[in-house]
Amino acid sequence: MISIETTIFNKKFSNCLMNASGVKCMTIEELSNLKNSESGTWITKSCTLSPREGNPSPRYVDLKLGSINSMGLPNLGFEFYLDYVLTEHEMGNDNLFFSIAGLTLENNIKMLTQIENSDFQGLVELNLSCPNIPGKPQTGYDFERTEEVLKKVFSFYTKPLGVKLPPYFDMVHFEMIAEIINKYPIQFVTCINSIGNALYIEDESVVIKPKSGFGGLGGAYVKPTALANVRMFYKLLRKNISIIGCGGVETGRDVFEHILCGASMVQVGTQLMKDDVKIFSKLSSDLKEIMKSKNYTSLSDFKGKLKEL
Ligand code: RRO
Repeated sequence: MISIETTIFNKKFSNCLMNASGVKCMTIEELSNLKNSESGTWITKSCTLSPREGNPSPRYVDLKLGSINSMGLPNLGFEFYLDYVLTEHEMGNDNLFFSIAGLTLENNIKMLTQIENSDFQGLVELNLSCPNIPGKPQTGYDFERTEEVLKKVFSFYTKPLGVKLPPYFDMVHFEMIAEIINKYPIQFVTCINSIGNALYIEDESVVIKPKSGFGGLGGAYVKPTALANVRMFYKLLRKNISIIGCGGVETGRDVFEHILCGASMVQVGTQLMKDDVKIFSKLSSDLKEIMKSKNYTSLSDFKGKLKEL
């Protein structure tokens, strides 16, 4: 028997696949489709204290090798997603991920205070890396600010929490951010968010409307960057911090590579947009096929065991 079960914090998941926050997880209908799919779990759309329409359209475009988006955090507001995860809790599901992305530190604190005081027993993914809000820098690229956020959060928050990071590209930056994260009781790190502020051109024109066409890049374009981030954080973070890999997952081979680099769970974004939730059964069976061909029976047989020359 080949198992692709995994553990994050003290939670067991029968399958190591889930959606990336933002993809097919904004409405009840989309969340129900994820629930009924063959993913191991799912995460809600990053939310803000108040509902948001997001940026003007076109704001998401499929590209030959991925996608570009400038959604601008459209979401139904914190109360909606808190109600949703609490309803799931009442039905006995405490394995959900709840993504929050306050527009200010104060708003993140307000949302986390309510979660702390609620019956929510799942995992919070604090998004420190949205690239698409005009005038708002990505927190994860400001090391002092990141430390300030974590210090404030962990001054009162006691439930399991992880952070969603932007991609890093410099060895010293990896070390700097890892040093900060290692100081706090963080349970997992999700890497990477889209590569921010890319520019895609067709027929002498940009392809998305917001921010003069600049937007977050996802899909095959970003896989090598995603794998580098998963690998570096696997090496640099405390061993009890799990890595959730995200970026460029189209095939079972891509899932396999994320795990080989050190991921305990793998998120699917662009390809989930393209194929909808049926992608999860395909990725699971393809991953099991690869494992079978290598005589691996569980993820621990190869997780983090990337060979070096
Ligand atoms: O909503 C978005 O524009 C968005 C978010 Br919050 C994010 O974290 N990453 C992304 O590519 N788009």
